[in-house]
Amino acid sequence: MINDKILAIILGGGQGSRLYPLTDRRSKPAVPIAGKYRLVDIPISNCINADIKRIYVLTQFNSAGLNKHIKNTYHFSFFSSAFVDVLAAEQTPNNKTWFQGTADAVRQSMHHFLGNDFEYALILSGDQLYQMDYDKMIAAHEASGAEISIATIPVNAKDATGFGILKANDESVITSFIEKPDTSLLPDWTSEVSDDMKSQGRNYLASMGIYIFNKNLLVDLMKNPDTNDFGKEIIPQAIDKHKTLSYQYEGYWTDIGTVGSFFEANLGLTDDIPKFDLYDNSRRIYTHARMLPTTKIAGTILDKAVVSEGCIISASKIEKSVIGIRSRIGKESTVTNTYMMGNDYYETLEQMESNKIEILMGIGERCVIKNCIMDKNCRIGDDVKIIGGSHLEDTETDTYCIKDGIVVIKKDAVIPKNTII
Ligand code: ADQ
Ligand code: ADP
Repeated sequence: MINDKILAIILGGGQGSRLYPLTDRRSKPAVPIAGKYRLVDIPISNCINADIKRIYVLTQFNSAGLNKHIKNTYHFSFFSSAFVDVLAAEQTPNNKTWFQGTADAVRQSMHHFLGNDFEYALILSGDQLYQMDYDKMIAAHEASGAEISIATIPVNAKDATGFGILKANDESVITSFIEKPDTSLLPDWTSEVSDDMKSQGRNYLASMGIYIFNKNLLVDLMKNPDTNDFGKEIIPQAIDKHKTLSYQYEGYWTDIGTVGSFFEANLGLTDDIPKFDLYDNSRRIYTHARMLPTTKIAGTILDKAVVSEGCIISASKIEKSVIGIRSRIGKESTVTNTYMMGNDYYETLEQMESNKIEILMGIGERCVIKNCIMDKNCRIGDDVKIIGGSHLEDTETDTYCIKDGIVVIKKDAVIPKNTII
């Protein structure tokens, strides 16, 4: 089934500088998460679970990894009108610049959207972890007769300064909106929230950056070339003129736009009952079906470990860590508080035995890895110690970055044996 009223537009990312170095050589939607998925799989899966199967992904730059992932993953029947298309910022005779912001990205891609029949555009952010039933939001939008709906969530004062904050009346119609208010302005922006939210100090209603626009209104709003951003311009300017509904959501939702929040969101999957549920039959998260072999483990204590398919592990202990596809971890190594993204391919036995490869892909023997993100295809030599923490200052080398105490090993990096970070 396809919901033929809705066209989904996923804002796949600006320059992704807050996620650097993970976005150094790939676009943000292609960043691997949770051991076997990519960021873009989250909003696409939420759409598919709601029968929204006409999906555009807008991205600032094209990456081979993203295109290949989308092409290999989301193929629909030849007879279906379903599609997932990547639209990268393109230079045309009328337009020589990259997307100047979220609204500009939509404006520049409008001619692609208008080739489809739809009543509502569902605009989504590409860097959030959540499982939301868009059907319910669409039903609320239609029932209210609003022209715009914004999904909203109560947040605490500390987080409020990083979001669009709004107030709504008794009918949930938004009456005022401020993008990322200063701490000094915050006291004026509290809202009535449920007792549960109040008890958590979540007294501010934040925009989740998830919007429904009636098609004709979106087309009109995009005609003003001076507005580049939904949060900064389009939404604050629209609420007085167009009925805008606040659709309040209280489930798990987190923004994963920074290295710190990305790290937390991944390690959160190792909790006894993770807030993000990958084990729900009705809210499946789709990704590339790779036909990998099972994981093989020898002599390892696994404690709160999430281990993907196709790994070969002889570590002594893996604790509170997410281990990505095809990972290899050598004997007597310990891995703690770490997100290891895994490898894109296996080295063959002949390659390994030929001595041409000095350091194999994965983690060598007797290593200690803690508070670390390892991008794909890293080679960590024997006896390496990487221990992240607040004692480390932010820095960058050819092979790694330290951000907020988290050591991020770059894609394809080779860390020689006995290195200590
Ligand atoms: P931010 O997340 O800070 O706030 P923004 O940086 O505009 O807003 O990003 C929104 C989404 O669009 C992200 O997925 C981002 O990667 C993507 N994006 C940004 N620039 C882009 C570009 N040039 N081309 C394509 N995609 C791009 C927004 C709202 C707030 C709201 C928060 C909720 O402005 O009001 O509270 O989202 O997270
Ligand atoms: P996944 O979906 O499992 O992440 P892909 O099928 O997209 O993996 O492949 C990952 C990448 O690894 C592809 O770009 C592929 O070309 C590359 N790759 C595969 N084998 C090798 C190899 N032997 N050496 C270098 N790159 C390889």
